[in-house]
Amino acid sequence: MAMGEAAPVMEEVAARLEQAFGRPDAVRFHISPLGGVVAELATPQSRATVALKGAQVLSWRPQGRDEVLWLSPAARLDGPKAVRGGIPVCWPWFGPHPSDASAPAHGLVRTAPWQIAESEHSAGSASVTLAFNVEPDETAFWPHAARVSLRVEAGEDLRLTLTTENTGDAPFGLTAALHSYFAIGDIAAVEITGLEHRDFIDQLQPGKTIPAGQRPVRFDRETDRIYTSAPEDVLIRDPSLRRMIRIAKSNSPSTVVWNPWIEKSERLGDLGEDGYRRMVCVETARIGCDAARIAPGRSLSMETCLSVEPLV
Ligand code: TA6
Repeated sequence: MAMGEAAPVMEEVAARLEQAFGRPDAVRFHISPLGGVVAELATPQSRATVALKGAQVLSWRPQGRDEVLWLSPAARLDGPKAVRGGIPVCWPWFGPHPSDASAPAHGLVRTAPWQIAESEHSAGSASVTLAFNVEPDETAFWPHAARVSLRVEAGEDLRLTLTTENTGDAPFGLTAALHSYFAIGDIAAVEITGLEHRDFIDQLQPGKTIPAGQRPVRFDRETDRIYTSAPEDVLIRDPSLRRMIRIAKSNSPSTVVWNPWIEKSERLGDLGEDGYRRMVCVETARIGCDAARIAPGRSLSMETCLSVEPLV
């Protein structure tokens, strides 16, 4: 954009994207009531909404089923704050910056304006790929050159592929997460299976590793666990909504399980009345001892695939 040229207004952006990447009845671009440009993916099996801000999936609704993702009642796309809910992209670091407390939590790209790189449509699936380029002199927090892209494909399942390419001339370390917020009926009745045989780091007792408990994860307090060397699929069993949400993944050795419970959700202030009861995060990640190191010219992808099944 040339000096002095006004930034294109949202309507123009949506119209340009619709012309360049729209696919009739499958991939559409419009302005969300939340105040930003979004891509709508529509197939006979499911529909999804993806914001350009942060390349954040905001919604995934399988045909004939309830919404799968939880979204804060305070979510806005037109403000400076990250949207709480959906699937935030934590990249190129997870949690607090490794060395600079002034850096934003969960990386650089959650509130950044990503670009649309591609859209595809085939029988039963629709996808959009968003991309963001980082130049080394753009920020002191992460002085590397990289391209990060997120492919979001809606169909029978919801499949996200996060790809990092080292476009610089030196290797860099990377931690990342697809920080998925799932909609549930009641946190007190939910259990998470698939992590029974894994030790975990309890973020509420920094530095403490808790040995595997052999039982599903259940919730009766603030829960913030990092499972490393945990490549398994995870199931959220939700008796209230009579469904199971499967979180399958590849090339993601870490899983994070988080519910803020009462006090933390009051401190956060954007979960709404009793919001903590209706959400749980199960995050597809690569963090801690599972961090990646990417050589110049190389790429690394991590994928999560969400599906909904009747509760058995
Ligand atoms: O993934 C769990 C976590 O790291 C929690 O510790 C909590 O901070 C949560 O992410 C939400 O982080 P945010 O920066 O989105 O408020």
